[in-house]
Amino acid sequence: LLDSGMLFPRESASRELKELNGLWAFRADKSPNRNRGFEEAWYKQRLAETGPVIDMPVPASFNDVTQDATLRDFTGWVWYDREVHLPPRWITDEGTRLVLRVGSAHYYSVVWVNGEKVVEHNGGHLPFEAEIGSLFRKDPTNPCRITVAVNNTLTLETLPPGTIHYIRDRSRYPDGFFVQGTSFDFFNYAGIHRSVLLYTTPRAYVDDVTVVTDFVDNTGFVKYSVSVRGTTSATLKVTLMDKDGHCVASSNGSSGVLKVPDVKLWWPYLMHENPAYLYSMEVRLTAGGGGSSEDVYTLPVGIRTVHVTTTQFLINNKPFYFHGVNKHEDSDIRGKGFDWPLIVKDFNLMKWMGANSFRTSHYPYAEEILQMCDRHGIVVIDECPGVGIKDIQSFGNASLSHHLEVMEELVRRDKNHPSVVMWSVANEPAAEMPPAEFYFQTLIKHTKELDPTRPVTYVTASNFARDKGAPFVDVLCVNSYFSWYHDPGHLEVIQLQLNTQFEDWHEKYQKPIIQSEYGADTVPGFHSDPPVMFSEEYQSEVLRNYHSVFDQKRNKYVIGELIWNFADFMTAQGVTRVVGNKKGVFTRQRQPKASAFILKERYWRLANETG
Ligand code: GCB
Repeated sequence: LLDSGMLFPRESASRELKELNGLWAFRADKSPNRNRGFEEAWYKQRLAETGPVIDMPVPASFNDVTQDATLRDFTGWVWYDREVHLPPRWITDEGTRLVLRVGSAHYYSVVWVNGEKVVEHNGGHLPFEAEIGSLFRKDPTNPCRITVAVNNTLTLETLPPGTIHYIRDRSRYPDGFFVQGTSFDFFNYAGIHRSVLLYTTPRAYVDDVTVVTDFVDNTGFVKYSVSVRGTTSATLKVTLMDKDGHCVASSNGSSGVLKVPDVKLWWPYLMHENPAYLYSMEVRLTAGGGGSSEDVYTLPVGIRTVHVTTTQFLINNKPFYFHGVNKHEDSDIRGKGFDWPLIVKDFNLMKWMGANSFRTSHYPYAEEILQMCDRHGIVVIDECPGVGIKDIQSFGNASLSHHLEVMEELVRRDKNHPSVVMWSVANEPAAEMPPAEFYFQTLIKHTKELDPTRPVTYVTASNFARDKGAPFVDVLCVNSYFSWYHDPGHLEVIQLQLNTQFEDWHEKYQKPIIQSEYGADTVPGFHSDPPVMFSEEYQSEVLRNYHSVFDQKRNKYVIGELIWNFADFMTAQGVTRVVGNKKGVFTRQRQPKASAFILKERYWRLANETG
């Protein structure tokens, strides 16, 4: 198990932070073995001194910002560096701890500070950090040069998995030709995707906080535990404040239960007139000894419960119906790079259409997005990057142990978000293969041990009778594309097939079901009546047919519907993808197709009926 916390960096009376976003120097290592950077130790000096560099924005994917086709489709190591000036007090004050944090970089990262390696990280969607203060104590005049090498190569042991195919046919392919194969349907954008920052804490600091919430009648309960580092004699004071800053409960000690009278629960928006209520939990650590120091960390806390029955998903004991979307972190130019204007636009669009929930298909999204969900009352199914597990080898031990570790990192990062109501451990794996049974049993058990308070699912497109993971999930999430990948053009089969799908799964498992994907590719502006595939009318008809079955099942055991997809998004090039996947109800530029208006009408109607 992971041995330290990964709290979101926040400023406080005891903590400072400095974002290192902006332009970095950049070079892709295009040497034949992609290894020149390591052979020549590019991290030992400024990157610009080891060869030509270009400007690269951070955060952003590197793929779409230049006119260089070889960079767009590059596989291998890319190198970033920049220098930063540290406030002298961060270096000279023995009582300060200095941490370098990368929000995410895809996929494998190595980080050096002034030529010394400080951290490596395996995985493209979760944060990592390193304590770097000691590097400067010897010579406080040192500038701070940060070098990051990132490799986007996917193998059968990465998540998502991929395979490198070398083609050595010299009469048909140029020397050194290889392709990165993947079994997932989005572009393998890469680079430093989220903020890089430096932050400080005192030497004795709050390393992690975990809260679990409950309520009985009017009383809320916040069970908390705090882990502390850097001292053996600390006193803790934990104070829960309401929105107006009034203390509603407090406690001492590293764990305990805060009792909240007249509790204001965290509700999804549309379900309550005062949704998304957040308390603030201030953790104040005083380290003993002569020169006592204080660390203060404040965590937003939403008090709510989640339960699953054989037919319902309950939030605060009331049935919740997911009417929402599947998303991607994806946009023009930035690729998967974090971008506030895009995030705020997406939230405005989700609220415009009355979406009450989304799934983080197919990897963990930026923490800032989950914080927005907490504040706006949007419910999240938090999915790990377990997408495209199709090859029998990616069910092997090495893959499984990496997958377990990724779940540990994900739960560690996201456990305190009230908006996160369920974990998804995978999307459309080859769940009918024999090793899938042990794999998913182990993975789901581990996830439940990490977090016994949230249901766990994985998203399937397998046959109900042969799916080996379904017995272990709490909620069945089923994807289907009737009249698209099957019976293309035959809208008339949808209702019958969807009805059968629901009845089959429900009869076998007696578990609630979410239609976790359905949809149709649509080129905006293509029109046809009668509807044909790729026209706006066809997408609209697919939706209407699905919706009529949802309406028949929704008060029985179908507990949600998530459209595929919120917006068009980029994919690898292939004959079925015309500049990306076009199943968005919005274009990639976030303009509505006809289907967006159908969903808008429906979601607001559902909101009025069910919340
Ligand atoms: C799926 C996948 C999703 C694809 C979608 C499609 O089942 O889960 O990643 O993008 O279908 O459009 O084919």
